Amino acid sequence: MSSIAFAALTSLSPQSIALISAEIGGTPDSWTASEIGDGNVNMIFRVVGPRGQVLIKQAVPYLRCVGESWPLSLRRNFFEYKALEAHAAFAPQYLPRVMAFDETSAAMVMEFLGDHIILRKGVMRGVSYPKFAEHITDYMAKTLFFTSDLFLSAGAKKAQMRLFCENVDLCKITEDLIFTDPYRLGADKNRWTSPGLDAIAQRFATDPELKIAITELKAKFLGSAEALIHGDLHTGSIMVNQDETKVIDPEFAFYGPMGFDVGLLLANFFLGYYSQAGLGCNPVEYETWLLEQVDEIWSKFVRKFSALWDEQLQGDYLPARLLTSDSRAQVIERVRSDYLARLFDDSLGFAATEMIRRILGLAHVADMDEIADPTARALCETRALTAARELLVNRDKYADIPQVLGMRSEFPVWWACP
Ligand code: SR1
Ligand code: MG
Repeated sequence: MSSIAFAALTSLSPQSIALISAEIGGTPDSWTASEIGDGNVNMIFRVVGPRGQVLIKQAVPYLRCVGESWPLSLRRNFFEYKALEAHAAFAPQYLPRVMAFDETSAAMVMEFLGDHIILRKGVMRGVSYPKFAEHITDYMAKTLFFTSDLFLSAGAKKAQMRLFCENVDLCKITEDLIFTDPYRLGADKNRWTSPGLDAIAQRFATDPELKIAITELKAKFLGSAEALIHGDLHTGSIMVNQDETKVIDPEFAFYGPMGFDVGLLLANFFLGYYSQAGLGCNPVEYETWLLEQVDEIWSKFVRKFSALWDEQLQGDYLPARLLTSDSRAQVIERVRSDYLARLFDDSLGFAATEMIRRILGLAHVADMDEIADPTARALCETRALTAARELLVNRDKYADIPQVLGMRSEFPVWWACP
């Protein structure tokens, strides 16, 4: 066992050790533990005992992918635990089972999802998941609706907001890495495919239309406390197999705009799509499957979210006492359709910000980074950036996903590709 895995195990409280023992059998001296994480933020240990295995997710007092020069609150695991707990009240089948939260060691003991893989890895290998869109839209519709003013009383929602307001460090990462750094050249942690994207990075840093658009979206991220969002819902935060979908890693959870979750998910399907030509290992039909997912995710989400308005609307957003029987249906219908139109606009905008920051910012995605040939990679990334800029600046011109998908072939060549 490595010294770091040994340190993680020995840091756990006797109660956590007892819970693990009940789950996997034996005692710590009979267990093997290894660090298996490749994420940006935390340490992940797999602990194997005579009767099974568990996963331990432990925070270190800094950002894993940067090191001790970027200190980070250990409380992030507390917020992740609380978000899993809150979301499990409405969508437990899409979440990992949590056995213990060990506050003193900033560790969480969880189900080891050995039969699932990270969705991003599946996408890079060209694997289709026929149930995914159904599952993830069920998860998003329920977690967003039931934690919002559409369902909760203002008091109950404010109590939740108060708790998650303290997730300041993780929100600050997003505020800087998504909404600021990709649009300025002085951010020392930015990186991009060079020299292929040098000119584009320069343009993004000096483009007033982009700066105006990104400021509008940042204002929503800072001020639109609509629902308890996952906060980092990319394809690396989702584990899948042919039958199940599990959403992991909500350490960025806070009360924020619903479109941030929807948009990040859509963005990562777009990034998967734009990377396919460069990865060059999957059949061309797979690109079609990825774009179909974008369409299905939005349309299924709208259907499920709308159904919840019909069945569960009871929060302070639209109180029943405001409505009269003669116009009730008309008012609800209009308010809902305006709400969804605004949510669509937000989702497109946030999708664009995610695509841009994954190419020009600090934290990239393997879909693009693993394109070995730098010229091919720069070309794939240029296409993604071109689409993202169009979406970010002109998102109000798009009313539905088919229009967005049509835009791919129609947008003007904004700069010469390398
Ligand atoms: C510095 S942390 C970089 C990124 O990793 C996480 O998964 C979030 O996406 C964050 O922005
Ligand atoms: Mg994560």
